[in-house]
Amino acid sequence: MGKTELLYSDPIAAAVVAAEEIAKKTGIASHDVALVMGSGWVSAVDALGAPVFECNAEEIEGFLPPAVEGHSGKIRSYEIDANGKKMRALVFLGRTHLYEGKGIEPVVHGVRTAVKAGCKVIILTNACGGINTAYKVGQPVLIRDHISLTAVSPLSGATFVDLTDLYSKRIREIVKKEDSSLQEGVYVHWRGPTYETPAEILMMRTMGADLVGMSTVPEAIAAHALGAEVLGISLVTNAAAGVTGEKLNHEEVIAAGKAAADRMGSLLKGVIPKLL
Ligand code: 8IG
Repeated sequence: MGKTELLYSDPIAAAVVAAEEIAKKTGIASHDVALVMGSGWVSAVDALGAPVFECNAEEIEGFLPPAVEGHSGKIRSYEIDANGKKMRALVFLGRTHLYEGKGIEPVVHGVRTAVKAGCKVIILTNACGGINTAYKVGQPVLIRDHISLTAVSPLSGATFVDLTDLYSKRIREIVKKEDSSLQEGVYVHWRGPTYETPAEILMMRTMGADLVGMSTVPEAIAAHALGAEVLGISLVTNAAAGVTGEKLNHEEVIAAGKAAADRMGSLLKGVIPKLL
């Protein structure tokens, strides 16, 4: 079990401590970009080459041990060549979710740590259910906007943050240049751990949602509130409840992620050097 007292009493201070620990352990004073790898995305990072550093997340201030299969709970540092310039990527393999019941602070601790470690761009990846019937299993979709159905914010107090350009249009354009077949969609954040009922999926579709999952939204808000630019990419790993009549299972999610890992990996590798 990691140390979490500071995380709950002063989450920003905990992120500063965590960032200092990462700088010390890696010997890298500042990172440029962070990637949070969700279910099924973990092997996509192989495209970035060999990490220059890896540790278990719970060795760093405020990080909890992993709770879900496919989320290995590692923090890595990669050196990436950006046209002769050196870029530093901080990679989180796995994340903490709201459905784990530990509250919102551990959910956003990774991205806050990344911003305090210097990251100007945060790439959030996830596996999700497809609400939009045009989506196929194994298809990546850029998050254009979101709908939060959890009633939980990572922010409190009179911090009225504008979310108009939460999922950076600038970065979405860069990614679409890299892969012009990519579509954009609206992601709904559902607390879980249950999947939706078919009636709830109908409600979401009626609200204008295309994708549904149990992550990403609090992290995007927390990163944006600290001044970072956010890219969100969802991998559709199942049709949402009631869309096909099939039941949902976690194995299907892991298998679809594995099958798409190469495509996701080369997309990330192509995009990262163009971000800064
Ligand atoms: I993977 O169908 C994955 N995560 N809420 N609904 C929700 N989360 C998901 C789903 C889904 N598929």
